[in-house]
Amino acid sequence: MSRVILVSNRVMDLRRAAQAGGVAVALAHVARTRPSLWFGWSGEVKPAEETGVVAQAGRVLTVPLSPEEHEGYYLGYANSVLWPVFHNRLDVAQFEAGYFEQYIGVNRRLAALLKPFVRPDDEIWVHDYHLIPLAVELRRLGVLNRIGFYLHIPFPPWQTFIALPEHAHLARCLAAYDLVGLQTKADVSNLLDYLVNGVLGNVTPDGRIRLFDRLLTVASFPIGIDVSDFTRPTREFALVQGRDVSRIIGVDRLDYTKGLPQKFKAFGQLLESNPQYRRRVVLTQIAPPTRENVGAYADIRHQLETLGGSINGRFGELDWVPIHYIHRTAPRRRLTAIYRSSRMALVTPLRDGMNLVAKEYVAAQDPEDPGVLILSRFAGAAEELEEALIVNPYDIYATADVIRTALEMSLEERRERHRALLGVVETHDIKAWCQSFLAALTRVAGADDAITSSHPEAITRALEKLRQSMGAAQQLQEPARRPTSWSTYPW
Ligand code: GDG
Repeated sequence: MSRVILVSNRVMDLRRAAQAGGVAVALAHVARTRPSLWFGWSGEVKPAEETGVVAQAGRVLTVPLSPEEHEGYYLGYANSVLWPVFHNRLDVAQFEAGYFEQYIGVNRRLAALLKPFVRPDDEIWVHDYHLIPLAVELRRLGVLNRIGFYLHIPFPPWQTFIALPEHAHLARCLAAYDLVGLQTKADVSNLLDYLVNGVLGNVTPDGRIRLFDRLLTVASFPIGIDVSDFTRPTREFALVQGRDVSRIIGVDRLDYTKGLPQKFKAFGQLLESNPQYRRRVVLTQIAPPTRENVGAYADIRHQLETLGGSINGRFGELDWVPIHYIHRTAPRRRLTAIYRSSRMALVTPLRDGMNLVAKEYVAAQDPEDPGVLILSRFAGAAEELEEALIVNPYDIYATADVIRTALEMSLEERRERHRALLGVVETHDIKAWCQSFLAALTRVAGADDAITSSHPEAITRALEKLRQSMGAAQQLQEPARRPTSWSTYPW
């Protein structure tokens, strides 16, 4: 088994229990179960002259950022430009001068610091939107290894993506990878639409994309969880405010993509239109703080706290508070018991790459008396978890009705739905995700065969068009050429 070098914005201390955040939790599993190195930002901000040293703790390598890099690369381009644009929120994106240069600069610096650790037979697996340019920077330094990229967040519709002033640069960066993995077929479809319409990529007859002189494979690899983390018996956890009170649980980083105000409003609407449920149900929302230095996050916190206060003020009683809002990280060892003792989970993001909480909730249920999962159609997980109650989180009234349906669902229906959901969660677990991505990376890089197992509709459509235009076939079947030098690109 070749060694895999994982590269992600944040790394995790492998000796400690998992912290909040989907990417780190998933990669810790990969790092623990394969020969690996894990390289990323230490989370520290230090004076520029102290940022050139890599700290090594076992298999984990970290580097600090300088204050300018933290501002322009992390808070700036990654979290105030790419995060909102990829989540379809052009309205909150901050296109500030200098951000992109810092973004490229940090990726260049990280590539140079990583290169001495790379052995010729390593596979390199780069994660998420912070690090899109890493492969091109490694290539410029002469790294010829297989390099794969996985995007944990959604890829937006192509006309949203071309609003990014630097979109074509990012496309060139993507072309330096051998394999690009996305969460869902819908994301693959969006990326292909962009590559074909936005930067004139061509779909080849075997389903790969010819882009800037490279052949790129794009496929979906839906991320999963380690199911055993959520099925181990834990001490029951009494959170209810009375014996006959059912708990609805929400666990989401306090992010504007997670649909928290809409969730609170739907719950308030349930109480408004169904007085019989007052005193009988509580919404427990665990919302750990995240990226608090970015302006849009302060806004969402303020909005949520105002809304929670007003719903509690309107419906609350001396012995019953409808919304139980916790703006702190809950210990991971308690999550199983919290999920298991909740009658339903409300997972209602406005946009989400996958959403692991939905899968964790399913895994933690008692199969004999399971709770109900209410899931946004805009979470990547909705592509797989079809037996959840799927809602449009913008439709407050309909979501309130679905909450009532879930509260009234028969035991038999709950069991049936749960059985189907658990089957999916167990089949597409974290191990399957990791194995399928790395196996695909081994197959596609430098080889002539493409992944044929995952042709989404966009590729099929493009291939159909291709077959119809026979004139172009000759040209499209030319072998791929690697550019003679990566320094021919203008950055
Ligand atoms: C990104 C994409 C994609 C949350 N609160 C607490 C806590 N968590 C844990 C959950 C879960 C993880 O953090 C959150 O994962 P999500 O998938 O829900 O969301 P993101 O952090 O936005 O992750 C997402 C994911 O990457 C993986 O590819 O699914 O779409 O946005 O594991 O349990 N854990 C603890 N306390 C908390 O308060 N201990």
